Amino acid sequence: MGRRSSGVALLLLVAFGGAARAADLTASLTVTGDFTVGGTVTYTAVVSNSEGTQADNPGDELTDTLPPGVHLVSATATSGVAIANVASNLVVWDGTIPAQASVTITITAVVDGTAGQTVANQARVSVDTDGNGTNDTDRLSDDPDTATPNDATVFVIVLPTVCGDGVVGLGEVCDGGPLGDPCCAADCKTAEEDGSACANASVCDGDERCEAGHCQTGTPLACGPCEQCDATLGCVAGPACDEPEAVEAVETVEPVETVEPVETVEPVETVETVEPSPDASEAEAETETVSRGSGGCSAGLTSTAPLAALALIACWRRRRAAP
Ligand SMILES: [Ca+2]
Ligand SMILES: [Ca+2]
Ligand SMILES: [Ca+2]
Ligand SMILES: [Ca+2]
Repeated sequence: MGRRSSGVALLLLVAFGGAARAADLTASLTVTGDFTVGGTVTYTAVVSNSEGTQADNPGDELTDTLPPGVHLVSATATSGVAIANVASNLVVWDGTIPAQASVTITITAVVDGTAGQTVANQARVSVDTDGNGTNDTDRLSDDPDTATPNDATVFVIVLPTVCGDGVVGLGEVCDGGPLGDPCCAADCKTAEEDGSACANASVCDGDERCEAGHCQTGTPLACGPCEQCDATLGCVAGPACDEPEAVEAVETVEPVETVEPVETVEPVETVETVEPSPDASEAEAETETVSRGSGGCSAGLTSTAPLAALALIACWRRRRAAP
């Protein structure tokens, strides 16, 4: 080749990129299935190559050690070789991924943890970023359902689903409980549309409508004071309207007068005995003297006894008045 030919080859090499591009792998990892104890879950890892071919280099191009809570059952792949190491709960994949191509690895596992347990799984891919035949870079898988890049794929183990237990479990659309619900199918798989009419055999509690698989009562009927609600007829006259009860007159209770406290009576002082006056005795004696006079009223009269004079006058008056 002459110098001209060498120059053309160099231009072509520069124009078309020269050496083959190296690979650039990313992996997404999702999980579906029955997250109850004993349920089966399926992990789907999609390894995409956005650059040049990823060769099947020494070592595994993908590894995934399943976390506690799930037990590995099997692994398959759309290309290459997937191996399920059940004893160690480890999945490995080896193979070539052409440029701008992808491979899907499907992993099946059984939930063997307990309800409430969080199970976080993340696979790792190994990439030959410089195309030298040796994988030199590991990249963690990403849960495509979250905004966080390169995060683990997580689920929480739940209690087994039972239709009729009143709890909307995995795979259920609604659950009407042990007695069922007119808005929820007997198998808990379908629910009546929200807002559709439902009936609970009583018009008293208003206009019932389905809401989230449950028949919800409306606004209760407001019956009048003399009415009662009949489950079929609604508000009807109540017995209180036919036989109004007589209202008994309430007796007025007179207020009790306040009793004034009794005044304390002071003890009466002892009245001293009045001794008869000696003068009175003398007057009496003189009166006796007058009355014992010999047929007249002058005998015994003394000048020093005024009372005797009065007695004498009284004597005269009696004599004159006597018949
Ligand atoms: Ca390999
Ligand atoms: Ca390399
Ligand atoms: Ca993510
Ligand atoms: Ca249920």
